[in-house]
Amino acid sequence: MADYRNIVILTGAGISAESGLATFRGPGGLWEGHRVEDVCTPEALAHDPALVHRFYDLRRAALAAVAPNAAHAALARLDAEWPGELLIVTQNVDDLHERAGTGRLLHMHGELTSALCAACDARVSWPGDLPPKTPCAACGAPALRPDIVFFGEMPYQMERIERALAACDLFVSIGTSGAVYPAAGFVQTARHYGAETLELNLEPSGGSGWFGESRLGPAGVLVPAWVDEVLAR
Ligand code: BV8
Repeated sequence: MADYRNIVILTGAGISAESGLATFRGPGGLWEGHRVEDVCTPEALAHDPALVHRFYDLRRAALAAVAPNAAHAALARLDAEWPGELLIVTQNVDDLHERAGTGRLLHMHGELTSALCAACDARVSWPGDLPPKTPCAACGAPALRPDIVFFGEMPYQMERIERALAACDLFVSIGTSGAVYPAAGFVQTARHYGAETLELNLEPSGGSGWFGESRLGPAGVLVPAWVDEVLAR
């Protein structure tokens, strides 16, 4: 293990699986019989807003029934104790990283507990159901939508992510299938800038071949062990 200073961590649905939230491409990965790709698009929102809003209402409501697991807790410990730079980039829209206490975090695909105004881009915390045509408090337009990055939309804070990838000396990917871009390409960017790369996943992902090291197993076991290793340096 080299002497790391700056770490970037990418997390996906696999880190929340042991909390009871279904992943997208695993068993039970369908939502009400819908593939995410079919309801997570601007076209689906325009065509059937009630379906898309309900899809996200159900997932937002499910948050109350789940809690962070040992993997989220371990990353929160790393965030609290790591003296160098650290950025946790999550593809997940659940709030489990925050509830575990992680601060150095960004949601590149949005958040279930936030609503976005399609008219004025205002964001507002939204813990409950969000019916279509809910008025925006900032501009009054009946245009609040789930604050979710749909397929075909630009993920959030990409410049900040790219700067962090260029500056990091360790990139760790946890619980993601490597099926969705640009997140699936982050390992290649990190390698290009000379970072070491580690994958912690239940099974080999689409991008396993790009990682310097791959450890297979549940995040609830692998992540606390890895955090102990890094903090013991
Ligand atoms: C963009 C929203 C460009 C919230 C998500 C054709 C047409 C249009 C676009 C494209 C196209 N071809 C390619 C694209 C690009 C597209 C894409 O990549 N498509 C794929 C399907 C081919 N990407 C986009 O559209 C992105 N935007 O490219 O914009 C652009 C440029 C300029 C201007 C404007 C636009 C936007 C992508 C974001 C889509 N939104 N989520 C939500 O509903 O959740 S994606 C969604 O799926 C998640 O956020 C996440 O990113 C992805 C799911 O992936 P994972 O998290 O990895 O989950 P998965 O189930 O797949 O895997 C779980 C893994 O965990 C598995 O490996 C499993 O083994 C492991 N695991 C399970 N249990 C455990 C475990 N590991 C450890 N422990 C366990 N216990």
